[in-house]
Amino acid sequence: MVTAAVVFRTPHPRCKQHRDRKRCLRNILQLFLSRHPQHTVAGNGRGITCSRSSPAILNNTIVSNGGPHGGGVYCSSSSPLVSNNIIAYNFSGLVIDDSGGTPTLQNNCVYNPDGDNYPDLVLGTGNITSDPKLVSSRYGNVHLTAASPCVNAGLDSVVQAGWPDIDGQARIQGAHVDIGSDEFDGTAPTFTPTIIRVAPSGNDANNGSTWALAKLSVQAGINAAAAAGGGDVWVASGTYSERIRLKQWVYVYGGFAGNETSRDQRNWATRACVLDGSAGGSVVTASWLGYRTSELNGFTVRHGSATSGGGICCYYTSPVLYNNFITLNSGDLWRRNLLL
Ligand SMILES: [Ca+2]
Ligand SMILES: [Ca+2]
Repeated sequence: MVTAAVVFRTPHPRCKQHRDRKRCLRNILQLFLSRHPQHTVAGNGRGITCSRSSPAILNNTIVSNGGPHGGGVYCSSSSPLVSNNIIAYNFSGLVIDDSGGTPTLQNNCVYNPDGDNYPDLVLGTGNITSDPKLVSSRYGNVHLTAASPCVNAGLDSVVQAGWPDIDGQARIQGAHVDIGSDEFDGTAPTFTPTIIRVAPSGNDANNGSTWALAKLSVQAGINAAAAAGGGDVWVASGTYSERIRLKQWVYVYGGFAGNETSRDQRNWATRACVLDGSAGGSVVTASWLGYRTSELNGFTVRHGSATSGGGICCYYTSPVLYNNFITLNSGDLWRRNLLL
């Protein structure tokens, strides 16, 4: 995955030698993407920012980004060409501010599962707002499935000869080019999420692949799942004296006895999993992640102490917080337990 945001500002130093600044920016974007073969912008503070710039943003999948304005794409005083992109599961989607410029939006898929995060957006020809039906939007596998509305829904005229998709496969396949970074070739890859176990008897040197090889700390479990490209963290009951940071495409579940083989066997109500912050800051921090692409489920969150969000602090991100007991935290009068 791309690990740095794409930011356009004028003047860009590489544009000084070019009269055609718009073409120059287009080349820089294409150069940037060519170095990152998945063509997927994810997990950044902000996906793409266009400030007084007008790049061509073509056939990208822009998912799970956080940011104050346009976690996916933000345009200010810019007139970019935005075509054939999937822009989904970002904190604030796609924002065109009112400072001028006229972006051209055509044949994109813009989607968040349960909210309107594309304020004042006027969609043009061929744009869709339905679920892109990726192989696993939950865990960041952005390949298309046969049921995806993005298949054959792109605009062929923006595709240039020799552009491969994220798999190195040729475009255009089927009736038309697909929306996003993947061209569907008729088969969707199989995908099984990683599961990392954590238990009070564990050891962070273990890999977490079984209960016998459980890790000791919740954060080590989260880090291992994130390093695997996303997954679930199963946490056995006990008290964990640590403050944790959530990561995108990682879902953390408490309430296990330490011998389960499926997630629905846990009981978070009777097997307490306690995260104890020891008054050293926010117990749980989630920042600059995407929209519903991380989760904390079935924990007691206690003894946090922070100016903002002693228990849980969410900053430009939209995780799922479910079945948690958040108590005995301190902070500002209105920020003791949750800052959202
Ligand atoms: Ca196609
Ligand atoms: Ca493909």
